[in-house]
Amino acid sequence: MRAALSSVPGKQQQDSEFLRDVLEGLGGKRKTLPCKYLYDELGSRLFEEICAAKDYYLTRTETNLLSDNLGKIAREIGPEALLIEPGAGNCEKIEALIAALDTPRGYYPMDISPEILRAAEARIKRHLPGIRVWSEVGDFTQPAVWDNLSNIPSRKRVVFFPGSTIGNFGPQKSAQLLELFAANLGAGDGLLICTDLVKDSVVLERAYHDSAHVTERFNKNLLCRINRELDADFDLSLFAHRAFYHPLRQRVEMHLVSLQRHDVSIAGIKVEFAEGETIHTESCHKYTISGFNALLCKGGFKPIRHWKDASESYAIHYAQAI
Ligand code: AVJ
Repeated sequence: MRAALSSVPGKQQQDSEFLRDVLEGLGGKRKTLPCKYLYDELGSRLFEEICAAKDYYLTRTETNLLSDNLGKIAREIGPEALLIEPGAGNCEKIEALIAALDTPRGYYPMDISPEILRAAEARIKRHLPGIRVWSEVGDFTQPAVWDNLSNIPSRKRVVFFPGSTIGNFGPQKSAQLLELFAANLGAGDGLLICTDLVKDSVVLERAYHDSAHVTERFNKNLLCRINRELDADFDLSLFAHRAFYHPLRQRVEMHLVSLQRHDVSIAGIKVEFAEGETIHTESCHKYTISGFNALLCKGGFKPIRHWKDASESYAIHYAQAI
């Protein structure tokens, strides 16, 4: 596979980080694809459908938990805060939070999509006219995307990271991400972060193997995207969606399983699939409160308090940068 890679014409190699990542991911002994590629335009739309699906309890639970505890959360944050949201998306969740705060100082959303960010900015200005917005286009895992923060005066900075997005990062990557957050905060500044909790594996697996098959479409869209963008010939009927909870790793893994031995061609390069071989496409880590507190400490934060829903299936944590 590596040898084949070097025969790809130079232009293509430069042009396509996507192609490089796909060939690298499918070239190893265990096939994987980076989960960020699930979220193209269609994928993001399918993800919104997942959020509304009956079996996907996460979004619903988070929304209720947030609105049930807005007053307490706002008191914990205190006055004159600048809210920072990495991967803000449509900025839907932040509005209620900003509205509940005592004299908020502004909002700093970051997102890789300039269109989504512009639309969100316009909406915030309409719904919360007094709020200053500094939006930043870019990948929030890159330190440079945080640089403009140093030009914004504020008494208190608070990073808002909802959606259980931290769960997409593995044990090391999540600690590194928290360290990046902490590096852009001063001592006593805040982090409001949401996590899905360890629970019955049947409930977890149903959330990622929903009865409406939206997650299956979401997962398979990755192969459609590779076909569309990278001149590949994946046959979708030869792959099945699989999602299972791995109790030791405390994560739900999403895979695409090859149903028979066959070859796929990607930009002229042959990739072989054995029967039952899988492509690991996403990991969604689950936490216990104590496990997440330990992660917060590792990342440079002091856990202050947390809120759980009645069924203890989801949590919002508030922590302070040390
Ligand atoms: C976007 C990472 C929060 O882990 O639940 C949902 C992604 N993938 N269904 C999650 C996802 C399939 C989701 N996060």
